[in-house]
Amino acid sequence: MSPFLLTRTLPEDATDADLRADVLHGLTRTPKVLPPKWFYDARGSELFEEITRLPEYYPTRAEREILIARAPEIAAATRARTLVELGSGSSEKTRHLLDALPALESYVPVDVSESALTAAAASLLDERPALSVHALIADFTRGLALPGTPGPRLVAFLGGTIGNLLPDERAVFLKSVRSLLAPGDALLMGTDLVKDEATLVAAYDDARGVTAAFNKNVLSVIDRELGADFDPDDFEHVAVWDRQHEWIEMRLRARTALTVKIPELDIAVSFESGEEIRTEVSAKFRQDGVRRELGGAGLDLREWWTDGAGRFALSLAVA
Ligand code: AVJ
Repeated sequence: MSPFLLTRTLPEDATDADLRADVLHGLTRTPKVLPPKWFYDARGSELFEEITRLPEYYPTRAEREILIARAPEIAAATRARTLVELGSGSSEKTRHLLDALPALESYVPVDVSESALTAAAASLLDERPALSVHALIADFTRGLALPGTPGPRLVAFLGGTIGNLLPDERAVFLKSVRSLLAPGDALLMGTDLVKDEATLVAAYDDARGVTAAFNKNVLSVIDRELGADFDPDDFEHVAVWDRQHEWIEMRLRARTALTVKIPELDIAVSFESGEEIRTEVSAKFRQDGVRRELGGAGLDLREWWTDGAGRFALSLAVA
């Protein structure tokens, strides 16, 4: 049996304190905002998995296509002995990388969700019994300390999740990733690309309403965790393309004027009819912008790979 270690760098109650602070700040300001990380309770994570299989949601399939095509080049370029995966979730995509990295000894999945980490690690260890897995329960936007696994290290940040950060947050995050890399280490990052508005909006407003349910799930999380009385049916799912910022925004729009009580915060939050909460920004990128943002953090873009249709890119960068 190979080792499986689980390290918690977040205090057990950190999530709770963060949620309270985010909801208090986000819902008492104008315009109202909630950070997207609160989508992902067990139900939200299931809904996200369902989104990745929707015909309209191309990013997962496009990234998988690139990973499968380029895994041998990634392996040859990095010779990684440790793979660190930020926001690993179900670790499904990682399999293609793991399979292609013959020198790999150690896998370090990092996620805020303990259940996702233990489930993913269990199934991986089944397939790769020689791999040592050191899972980290951590919020990768808050600075990271990695276990002392063998180099070279490949840090993977897949799925386009970097797009959920605002530009100044991305700059801070990329600098913290840069600080993890020793000479010879590399960053592999997935970014969704700017494309026509209809394709983008459909990916975030699917015909079956799965994304709408995913978006509204954040209200159920607040109801359960903070005793609030949000009725998700009082809100409409909205996805808009912001062409100035080149990002998709998901919002929840109040169908009528209403007031929601949040007993655990001792507040009541009023909405005007039509008032919106911004629940997610999902930025779309161009090669120049990715190169510039990486460069600003001291990272050098070495490879840029897209899927055949040019919808999504994987970047390989070194310190
Ligand atoms: C998991 C952040 C990559 O922004 O496309 C999917 C989340 N939101 N549908 C994305 C999401 C709505 C997704 N990421």
